[in-house]
Order: sequence, then C-alpha cells, then structure tokens
Amino acid sequence: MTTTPQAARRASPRKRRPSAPDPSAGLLPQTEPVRLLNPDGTLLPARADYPEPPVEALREMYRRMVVGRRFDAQATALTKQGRLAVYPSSRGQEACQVGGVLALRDDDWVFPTYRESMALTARGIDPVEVLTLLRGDWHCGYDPAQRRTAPQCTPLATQCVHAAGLAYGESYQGRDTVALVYIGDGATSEGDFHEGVNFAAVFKAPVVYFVQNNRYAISVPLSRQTAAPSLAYKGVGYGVPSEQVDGNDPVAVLAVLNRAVAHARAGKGPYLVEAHTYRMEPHTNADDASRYRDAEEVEAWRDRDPLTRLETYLRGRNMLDDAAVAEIAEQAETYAAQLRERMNSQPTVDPLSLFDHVYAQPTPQLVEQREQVRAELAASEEDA
Ligand SMILES: Cc1ncc(C[n+]2csc(CCOP(=O)(O)OP(=O)(O)O)c2C)c(N)n1
Ligand SMILES: [Mg+2]
Repeated sequence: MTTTPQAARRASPRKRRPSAPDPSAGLLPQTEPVRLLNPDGTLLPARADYPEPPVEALREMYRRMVVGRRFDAQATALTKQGRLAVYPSSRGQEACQVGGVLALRDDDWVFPTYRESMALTARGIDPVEVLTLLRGDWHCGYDPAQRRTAPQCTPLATQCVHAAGLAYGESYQGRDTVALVYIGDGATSEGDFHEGVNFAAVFKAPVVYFVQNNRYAISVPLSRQTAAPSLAYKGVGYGVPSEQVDGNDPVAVLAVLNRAVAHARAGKGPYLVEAHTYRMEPHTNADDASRYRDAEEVEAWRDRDPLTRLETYLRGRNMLDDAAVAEIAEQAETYAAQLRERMNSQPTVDPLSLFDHVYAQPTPQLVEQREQVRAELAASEEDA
C-alpha cells in the first residue's frame, strides 16, 4: 500500500514550528481609538501604554483651548465684517489644535495647513501675524525660521514632503528636533502624503504626521474618501508605527502625541497619529454645510465637546473652579478685543511689493509684469 504525503502528514503528529515574528507588530494602531476620558469628562481606568499627562499641562491645555475657541469665533466675525478674505474655522478641533503644539518643544517645527490658525496662536505667534495670509497678503505674516513654523499650507499635503526634508536635515546635522505635520483626512489621499511618509520612513526622519480626521474634505465625507479601516492604517504599509485617538478627548490626544513625539525624538523615525474629531463649522465662510450634512449629525458631535470634557475632568481633579473658569474666560475676551481692535485698522500695502523677494535677481518676466502693474496703477491714479 502506498501512502500519500498528505496521509503521512496526518498520521504523524504535527511538530509546532516556531511562528515567524509578525512584521507588522508595533506598527498597527489599536482597533479602537485611544481614549482616556469618558465623553462626560470622567477618567477611564489608567493604562500603561498611555500614561496620563501631568495635570498642570492639562490645565494649560484648557486655558489655550478656551482662548483658541474665542480667537476662532473672533476670526469668523472678522470675515463677516470684510476684514479677512476667508477663514477656515477649527471649532470642535481644539484638543488637536492645542495638543499638537503642546506636545512639542519651542525648537521643534510645526507644518500647519490653512485650518491651523488656532494652533499657531496657541504656539504663541501674534494673532495678527497668523491672520496675515487670510487677510489677503502675499506672505505668511510671521518669520517661519524664527517661529519654527512653516507657512500655513493651502496646496493639500505638500507640507508632508517639506517636513520630511527638513526633519531629515535636522537629524543629519545631529539635532534632535521633531517636525509635526498637521494634515486633514482628505489630504491623506494626495500623492504628497504618501511620498512624504515613505521618505520619512526610509530615512528615519523625525516627523509626526498628525491627521485630524474631521470627517469631511469640504463636502466629501469620509466614506467617499477611503476604504481603509482607519486612516491610521495608512502608515503601516510604509513601516510607520501608527495610532488612532479620540480627537475630542484632550487627555488622550496629548498622551498619544507625547508618545509619538518621544519616538521620533529618540531617532526611531516617523509616527502617524489619526485623531477622530469633527469640523463643527462649514469648511470656510464661503461654504454652506447644510447642503451635504444634517443638523442632527452636528448636534450629536456637540455632545462630545472637547472643552466641556476637559473642564469636567479638571474640576474633578480640583485643578479648576468657578473663579478660575471666569478668569480664563476673561483672558479670552481681552485677547479677542485686542485682536478686533488691531484688525480694524487697514494696513496700507504697496501692490508693487508683490514682486519683491521672489528672486534675488528678478527674471525678465517678473520685471515686465512689475512694469505692467506700475503703469496700470499710474493710469488709475490719473483717472481718479
Ligand atoms: C492639491 C489641492 N487640491 C485641491 C485643493 C482644494 N481643497 C482645499 S481644502 C480641500 C479639502 C481638504 O480636506 P481635508 O484634508 O479633510 O482638510 P480639512 O479642510 O477638512 O481640514 C480641498 C479639496 C487644494 N487646496 N489643494
Ligand atoms: Mg477634513
């Protein structure tokens, strides 16, 4: 009788082969977003992987979030008064806006998008400077090298490659600075996102890619943006450890970002964090969000407000009382009043300055265009 190989295998007890190590171990995000606070602001059981940040840091986070929300409302109002050309609000995303900058040192770099005005003010940049670009000027308002903050990026995802290059350069020169990239859910479909993450992974550039998944890319909902189980999975294919976090839980946002930044600073390469949050306002003042989403959906997210959540938590830890809440609210009012006053005086801008600083040696085309504008301005002055 002949025995088939299959039958022989069945007859002899199978030896257990030691399983090969899982190459994705340590890269995959948790199946549920990390959460340290319940939606009502009470603390969940402590976890070893994400220690709770110091309560003093969380109190400062609360202060910056309150001031940030007031700043955001003021900027929206300034747009209605014609003082800004456009304003993309980040109301509802305060935990991410402030958490991103609090996780960094002053000498680290931030690569923001157009939605990060609040983050930049939370970083201590003068709010009038932050709003310069949105006011319609040709420059970003602040000195990027001095503030370690790139200009707010409008072309989607281009900041991903800029950050990879800069962070690689910093580490090449022996410095331990980290670059944090803010990016939206929609922009993770762009080629530059993938190229940036891939480069950073291969060359171990210390970048934290911080995806604020606010569920919309203008009118495009997340369900039409990706078939991935979560945007955090996009890092795994490039060998980048990735995590997802409840983006309206300020304690968790800071804890997860602290770990991501520490990883990058230790020379272990980039990290990707997806924060699940929600854009409470329309895309910008030029958008009508009621055309593509229901009021009930927005209302449901109002109940997950990151500010109320942090306030409840801090009151429970005896780090905040009525007097402190009132004092911080007053600070926010003063901040907004000063901004209003300063923005109400119109700067005089020479249109010809548009051509300055483009090149050290202007190209013949630029010289020609400058001359055209100068002639038009002179003609319109004569007509007046
Ligand atoms: C390369 C490029 N393509 C298209 C646009 C137009 N655009 C501006 S904002 C936006 C949506 C981006 O959505 P998301 O990345 O989710 O960021 P959010 O606005 O929600 O913060 C689009 C398509 C652009 N600015 N740049
Ligand atoms: Mg979005």
